[in-house]
Amino acid sequence: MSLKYKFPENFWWGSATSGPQSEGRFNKKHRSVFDYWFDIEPQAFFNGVGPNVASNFYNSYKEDVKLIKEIGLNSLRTSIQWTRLIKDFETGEVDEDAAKFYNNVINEFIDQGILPVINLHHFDLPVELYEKYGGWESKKVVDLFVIFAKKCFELFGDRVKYWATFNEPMVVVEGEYLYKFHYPKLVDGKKAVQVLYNLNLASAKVIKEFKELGYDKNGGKIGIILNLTPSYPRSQEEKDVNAAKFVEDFFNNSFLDPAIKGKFPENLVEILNKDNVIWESTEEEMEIIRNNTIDFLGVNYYQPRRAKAKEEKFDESNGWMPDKYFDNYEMPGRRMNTYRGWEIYPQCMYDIAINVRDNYNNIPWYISENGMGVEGEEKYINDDGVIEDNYRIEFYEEHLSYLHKGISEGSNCFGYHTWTPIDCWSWSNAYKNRYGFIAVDLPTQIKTIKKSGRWIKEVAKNNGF
Ligand code: BGP
Repeated sequence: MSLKYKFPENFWWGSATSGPQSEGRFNKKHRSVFDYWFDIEPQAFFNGVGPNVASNFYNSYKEDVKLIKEIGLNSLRTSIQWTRLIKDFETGEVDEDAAKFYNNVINEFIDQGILPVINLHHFDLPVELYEKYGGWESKKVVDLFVIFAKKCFELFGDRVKYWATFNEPMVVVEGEYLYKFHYPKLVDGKKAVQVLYNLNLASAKVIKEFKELGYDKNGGKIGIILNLTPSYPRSQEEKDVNAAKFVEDFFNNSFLDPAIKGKFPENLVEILNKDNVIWESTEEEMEIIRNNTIDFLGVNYYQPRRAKAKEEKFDESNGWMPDKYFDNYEMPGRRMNTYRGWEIYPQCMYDIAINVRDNYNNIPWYISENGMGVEGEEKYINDDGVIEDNYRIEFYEEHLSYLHKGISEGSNCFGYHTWTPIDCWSWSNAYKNRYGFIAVDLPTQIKTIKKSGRWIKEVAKNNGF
């Protein structure tokens, strides 16, 4: 068969979800910040739908994994919920039911020939640790996270070979400490900077533990999943270029550089120092960050960022914010996913590939999320009861064509995961926008393969399209 886009051998064709977005709260003994937020403010969630049932994966994982197998995926990412696995956060005592559940899930993946990629943190901090210590503001929590990670390695490291320390740590910084879209919805630039540092430290400490325990010696790999939003200036004028450079450093490179190069971007450190908001750190911690970089990178890509120079001087009377250095720029004529309010710009896939190739040692990396959330997909159901999501297929093909160009120019990309295999719960957007290859009818929890599910099966089988 002659294909226009052929991908490298053993390419990962897969998809990603997370524990809190798929499992439901069944039999969970602790609350994450999201569980808690829903309990106290259900109206903050689309149609008042919280994480209680989600897509029922806790009860239907066997059938779900079978469906995922049916659409031909060879790899799949999910996350282990700290609030499910651990009974006592201080000692790391494990909840036996939870250990059994995750063992069953991982075994099911493997039995079905699907490579498990396991992430340790997907925005789901135990709320108790926020109340007691201030969550990621505290280095105590960093150390408790290492205890949790160690338990995960001990319990599942014999079978799981690909681990991620965090999913989109920058979203924790933005959602919880800058732009109020995740509980506790603070606006505090100084705390945000400390959290940013602590999350980097936590990732490095977990990697250190992984290596000290020898999981890297039997084929284990550990990485991080970052949401990279390449930043483009409004114009080539110096002031716009500088604004975009700051955005790139603050929102992308503040995790990318430590993860791969073991150090923070110098320009950013200089600005944070000058503004007196630099994080508290010790030389010993910096050394841990320096010496414990990732084996592979996961990139979640949805949208670019566009920046311009500030039009008005930033009012600092309410404290420091990164927004001191840029304004967001809405490019006229940009193509939008109006359901989600995100720009569609597939060319970024190529730019990311080249950035990793040229500026990040061409480290092995994969697209760990890419997807299109659409509201009201029922209107695309055909006579056979199948959602004809042609827009999604087109979206994926366009993005893949740019990724392919990057790979053919030497970028070391080994896979493509979409968001998400089965429609799942999307934080405060709940079930508004659907992303899956497989639809969920919420009242009945009946799951049906969409047209894109048949499409990905062919792509995976042919290793291209
Ligand atoms: C990513 C997250 C996912 C998922 C996805 C879709 O940022 O890692 O958890 O939710 O975005 O975005 P949303 O659910 O906000 O529509």
